[in-house]
Amino acid sequence: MFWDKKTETLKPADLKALQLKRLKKTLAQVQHVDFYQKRLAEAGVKASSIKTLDDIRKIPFTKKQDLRDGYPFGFFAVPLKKIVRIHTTSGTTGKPTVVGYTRKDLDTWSDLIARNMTMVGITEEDVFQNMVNYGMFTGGLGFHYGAEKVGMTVIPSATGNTKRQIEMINDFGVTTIHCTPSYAMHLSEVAEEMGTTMDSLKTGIFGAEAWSESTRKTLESRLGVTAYDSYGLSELFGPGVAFECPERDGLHIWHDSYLVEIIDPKTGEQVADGERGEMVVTPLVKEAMPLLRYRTGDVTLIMEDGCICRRGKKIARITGRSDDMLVIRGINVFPSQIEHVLLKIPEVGNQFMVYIDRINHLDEMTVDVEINRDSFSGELADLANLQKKVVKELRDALELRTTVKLVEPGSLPRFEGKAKRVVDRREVV
Ligand code: DLL
Repeated sequence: MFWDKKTETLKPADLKALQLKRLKKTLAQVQHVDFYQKRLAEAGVKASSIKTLDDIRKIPFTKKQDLRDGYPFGFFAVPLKKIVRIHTTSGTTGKPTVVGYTRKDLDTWSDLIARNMTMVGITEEDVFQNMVNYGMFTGGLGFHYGAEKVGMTVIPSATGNTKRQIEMINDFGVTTIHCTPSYAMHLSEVAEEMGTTMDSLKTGIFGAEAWSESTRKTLESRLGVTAYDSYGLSELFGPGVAFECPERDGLHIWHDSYLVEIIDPKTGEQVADGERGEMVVTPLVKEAMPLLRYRTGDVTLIMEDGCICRRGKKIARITGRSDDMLVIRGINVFPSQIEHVLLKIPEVGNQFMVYIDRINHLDEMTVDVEINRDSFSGELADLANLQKKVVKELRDALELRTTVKLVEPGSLPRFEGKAKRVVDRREVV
């Protein structure tokens, strides 16, 4: 099913022509931003420099730090009176990044979300519970207006009070839920504790953080949904940038609206399709806050083949962030790899925390892992073999020795929004 069939299935040549036209328009639009005026002049890039899409390589990257330096409104290309909404996104340090939207931007954004939902068969017949933060986070209002545009019955439940969330799902016959995968896991645990099932559910839209194929399987069996991965970032409107189709093998990115490159984060050079690297995106349809070659920090690849649904090339599930990658004793580790290993071991639950310390100049990684309720006799001492097994599986997958502590079911923190499972306690030198 298509929301905007013509645009979603453009032939490659037509798509390229549209992208080039929109890139040129974006280049004109950024001239209203002092930062870009200066940056482009320094790089010697003029409107006439961009004749083909490949010429994009002449344009310097924009980094999150640039946006921070422009706090609060330095990247707005329209007067404030034209900005009808502001969101922010926070990083690990410093001031938040501010993003602004014109009325047209909000319309474009909700259309992109409507495309996603329609792609997986969601219609106005569906009842939608939006279990994410409705504040400055783009996931709440972003999905809310997209779902209303589709005509769904929208329940803006936001986060918190999980029991009440479950009651509403059952009382209102909710068919579609949206939340982070971590919250979905918590929801399933609480439903189990309440001794209830949520039989009306059909579709789960999960995103805003990295999750694995094993998490998908677990969520699908525990919640009775088909689970779809949803990707986006505030700087590119928010959610709605890429989404899985029913094939659930990679995410469709809306190429008419986002020009995608994958680069080697160290050299800044583009890599070939099929090769993993950092995704760099030039949004082509933003009015209030146009950006050029924005470094998302997210690690993925462009899949070589198209898709039977005719929506063009997909990106692979995000493995992590180039800046979230942990370097432990010289070995690169993504938190998603740890999750992937743990979910394959039936006796451990789906909750874990990772702590990194530097002891006697050596990095040490400790993983606290919750035991599955069914495998827990009440005595942690009974679990020496299981502990050894987890250590071995992690070592095999990461090529790294870790300390594993098994902990009681329900004892680790639960997250309503994005999970923060890694605590790096090493001193920054
Ligand atoms: O997380 C927007 C969003 C809301 C996406 C709801 C999907 C659903 P930010 O708070 O700006 O925006 O965070 C963006 O989150 O650069 C990724 O690192 C990460 N991220 C988002 N979706 C995924 C995903 C929203 N599906 C940052 N898989 C991005 C992995 C994701 N990481």
